[in-house]
Amino acid sequence: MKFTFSRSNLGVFIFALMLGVVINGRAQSESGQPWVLWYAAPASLTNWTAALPIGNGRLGAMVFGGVERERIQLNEDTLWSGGPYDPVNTNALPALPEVRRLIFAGQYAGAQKLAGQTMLGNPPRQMAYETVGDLFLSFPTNGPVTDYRRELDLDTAIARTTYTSGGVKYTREMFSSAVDQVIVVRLTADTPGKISFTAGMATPQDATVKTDGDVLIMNGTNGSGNGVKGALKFQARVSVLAKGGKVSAAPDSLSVSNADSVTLLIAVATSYKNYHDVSGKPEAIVKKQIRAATRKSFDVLRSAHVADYQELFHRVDLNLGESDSMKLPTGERIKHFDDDNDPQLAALYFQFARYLLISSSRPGSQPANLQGLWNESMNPPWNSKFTININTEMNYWPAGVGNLAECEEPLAAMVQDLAKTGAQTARVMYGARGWVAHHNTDLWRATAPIDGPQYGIWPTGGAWLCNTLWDNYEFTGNSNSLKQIYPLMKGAAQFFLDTLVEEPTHHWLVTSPSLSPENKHPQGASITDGPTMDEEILRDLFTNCISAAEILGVDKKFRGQLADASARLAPLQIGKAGQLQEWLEDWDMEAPDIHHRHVSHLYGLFPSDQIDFYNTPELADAAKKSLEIRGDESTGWATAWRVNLWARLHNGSHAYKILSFLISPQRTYPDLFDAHPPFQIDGNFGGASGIAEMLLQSQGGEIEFLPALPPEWPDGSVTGFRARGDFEVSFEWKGGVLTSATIHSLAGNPCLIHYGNIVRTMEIRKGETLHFNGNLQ
Ligand code: FUC
Repeated sequence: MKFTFSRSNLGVFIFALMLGVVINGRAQSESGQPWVLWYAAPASLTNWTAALPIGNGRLGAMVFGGVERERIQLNEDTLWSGGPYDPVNTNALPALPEVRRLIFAGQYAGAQKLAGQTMLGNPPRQMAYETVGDLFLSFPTNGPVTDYRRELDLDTAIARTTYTSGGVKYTREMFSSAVDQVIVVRLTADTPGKISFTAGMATPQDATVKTDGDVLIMNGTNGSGNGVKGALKFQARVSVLAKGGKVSAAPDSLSVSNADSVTLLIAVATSYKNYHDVSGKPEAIVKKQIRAATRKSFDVLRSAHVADYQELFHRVDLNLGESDSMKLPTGERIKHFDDDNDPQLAALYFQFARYLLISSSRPGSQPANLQGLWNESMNPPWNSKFTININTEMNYWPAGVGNLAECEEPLAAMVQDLAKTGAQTARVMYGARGWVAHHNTDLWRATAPIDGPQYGIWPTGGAWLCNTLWDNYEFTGNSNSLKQIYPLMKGAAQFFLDTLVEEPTHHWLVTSPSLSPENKHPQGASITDGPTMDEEILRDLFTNCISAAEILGVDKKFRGQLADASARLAPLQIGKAGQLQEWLEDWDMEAPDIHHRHVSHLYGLFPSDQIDFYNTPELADAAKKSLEIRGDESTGWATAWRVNLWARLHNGSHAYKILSFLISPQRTYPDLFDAHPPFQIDGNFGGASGIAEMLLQSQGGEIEFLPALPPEWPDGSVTGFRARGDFEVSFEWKGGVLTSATIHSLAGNPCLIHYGNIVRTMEIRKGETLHFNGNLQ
């Protein structure tokens, strides 16, 4: 059996496909639609980033597509190590004045040392997201395999494997249903009685596997982490429904012989109810889910899943141009994206991110973590946590423009929790009102600093999350959501009203102690006061809070306090190299790592709009200088951030150049997962956001078409992007020039529309749709 795909047979392969595929005007992949990832060979069972992800927000799997042995690696998004814990450190508050004094005295290393001794959480690390384990299906060998193909169909959210063996064509379909909360695996063959396999389970968890009739059951408890005892129970339950043939049970495996077709229903649940309650009953939950799904036919399960998924996925369409390259297997396309002849791969990358968001973040689920929903390990990189000094926020960058506002609900729900746990951290560790979260959090909503003072002493994570929720509100204008998020924003702002201090030189109000995420300054430490990013995040937070309170007609006095504090924040400063300063002092050029992956000070350019190409050209130039100094190529998410930043600078060619690096084998695995490396999902989401920023921007009360269109995408179209102010926007361009646009207003907000040199005020009523030509007439 040989599945390799070499460059030498590429030409023959393309030719064969061109003969075999009927093209209806628009080039299509073999399955007849453009949104497919496909491969001519199974993923090796140990090459996890070649397998394909499915998920319903909560319950996920990686599908390997093996012929003799299928591996279905399972995840449930509440299976983390540890149990409810509060890492608050009572030593922090007494030490805080001295830490601040040392910072103001320029004794940064001493301040960092003292903060490390007194301000880290207890324990100084958080818990890890863990795998459930694997379901293995072992098939008898039936001779040589031909016509092998595995694919992930983004249009239906179904992973499919097909091949022919012993004269029989076999098909496997798998999906994770948000409607029925089970993973459904369907095995069929074109000849009756040909399906035989053994199903077993394996896991690194403390768990046992048994059978009960036609059901395979894994019962387990989660791992402990950093001294926090595992407090979760979980059950994975696999029901085998065979048509024809026979199912027989061994103590820990089930064998199917000579069936016509088989449906497997997989349910997984843990005892997690919320961050302080682990009294759930996993067995009762999964039994109920399996029972309900068993009453439905496969076709009913499948069509409910597809309808539910497509309601979200079909809102947006994107055409960046097409070429014969799109008929190649996806892994091959990644190797050749920078040949500039595969614009559709960028569109596929964009839609894959929307697929990932729909599959890893749905109302009621946990937010997308560092690996979204998918993780094969008990000890994944960075624990696969919620890192909130960029990564979690980046996960949600495409939610607004990608018309998936609902997928942000889990983030808002997590911030609701953090506002409670973070209130304890604010009170005990800082003596402050409101709430605070530092650079990471986990399933248990821990909010204290972790990992080391050079990473963890950064109090602005919760504030940035609040700004992310506000941005989502700007896209949807949903007043119910505003009522829910305003108290969170208010609490975050209150913390800073109580903890900002006046720095001695300019008397600006600054955070202290803090740091510019993970970047060391030239004074031998990271810790400092008033890093640019903090001042930018707080300027947004205070401004957003004032706007929210005005809309809701509340808290007039508080609004005044915020306005006063906002006016006293440190301004953005331009340093001696013409760069935007990362710190209060002009230290950038002397910093030990001037190519550092984080570009925290450029938060003001993206995701914020404090630095704007049109309104603040000097600051935009300084941001550009900072980007040039930092360099283009970095880790996955850091590369993706740079795409967005160059798009905000209206430089489509440069944004495209960086995108070409992101969508290359150095930063993209065969299954299109982002390589940090190792795998981290934020680059997928940040990259998608960057692609959208090149085509449409809607910050600052105007909708701008094609602000950073690269020459590589001369013709194309967008349907269903969302713009801030609650608009749905569709448009087309030819020869690099806008030819038409359609704007549908969902709220009747006023807006400017902008293309090239044309800026117009748009009068539009709620529910109205306006059509424009390329001159916005
Ligand atoms: C931040 C980044 C790292 C990594 C980690 C999860 O600490 O600096 O690159 O992404 O989060």
